[in-house]
Amino acid sequence: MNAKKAKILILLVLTVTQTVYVSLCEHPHILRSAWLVNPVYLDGDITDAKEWIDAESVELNIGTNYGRSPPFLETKIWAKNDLNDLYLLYRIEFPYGSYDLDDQAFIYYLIYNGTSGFIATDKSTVGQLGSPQDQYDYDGAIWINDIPTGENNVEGMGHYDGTFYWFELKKPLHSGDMCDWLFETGETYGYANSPIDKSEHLCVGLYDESQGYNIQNFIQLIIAKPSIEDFTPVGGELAPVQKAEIIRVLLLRLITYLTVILCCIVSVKKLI
Ligand SMILES: [Ca+2]
Ligand SMILES: [Ca+2]
Ligand SMILES: [Ca+2]
Repeated sequence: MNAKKAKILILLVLTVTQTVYVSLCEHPHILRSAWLVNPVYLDGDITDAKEWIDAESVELNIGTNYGRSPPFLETKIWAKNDLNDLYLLYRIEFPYGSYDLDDQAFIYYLIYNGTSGFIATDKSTVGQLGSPQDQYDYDGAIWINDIPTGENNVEGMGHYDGTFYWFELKKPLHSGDMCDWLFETGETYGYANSPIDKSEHLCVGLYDESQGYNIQNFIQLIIAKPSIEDFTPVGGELAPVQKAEIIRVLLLRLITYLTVILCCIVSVKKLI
């Protein structure tokens, strides 16, 4: 084997190795939020056929012990965002006989400080009849309400249709009250997939009020960023902005005007 072939082989092996590594490390529950097109009416239900059609979704099983122990509940979560807010729709399959009007959906975010505490914590909870809760300052056991230090920035409602729990939740990407997450468009949040992993935790789930425990799992959330297609210019299409294009258009117009003037002069001379 000559040096060139050996070099190609090494590059091939490195490429394949990297692909396998990335695929092995990829989070199992990636939720890619979509850019919001249709508005959400927070009634805890799919209000009309268009309301959530523009969102992306992830399917996962939630359970006790961070999704590792029963009961396991088949869950689907949709997400979309605009520049200001994140919108989530939960659909959680739940046994009819265990239904409880006090069961609630939640999402929480933890950033560990490298030892036993946290740099930042934020939890959002919505009940079926509303009563959203916005919390922070988790110490590993207890959450503190944002109020009075900050504000309650959570909105949403839910209901049970006999097969599924449905919840809608709205939260600012960055409320600025110092008690909430600070999410930015285009960024990825939540890398942990195990309770002993000290990477960022982003967990979603259901609080079973009658049992007194969380049924949950880890997700990774990618916040959508706006693209040029998301902004419809007022009055029609975007005008060409490149300098060469502008000069080309001006020259075409100038030639057209000169041709018209020349034709007029020739016509007038013929008449005279
Ligand atoms: Ca709705
Ligand atoms: Ca909070
Ligand atoms: Ca807050």
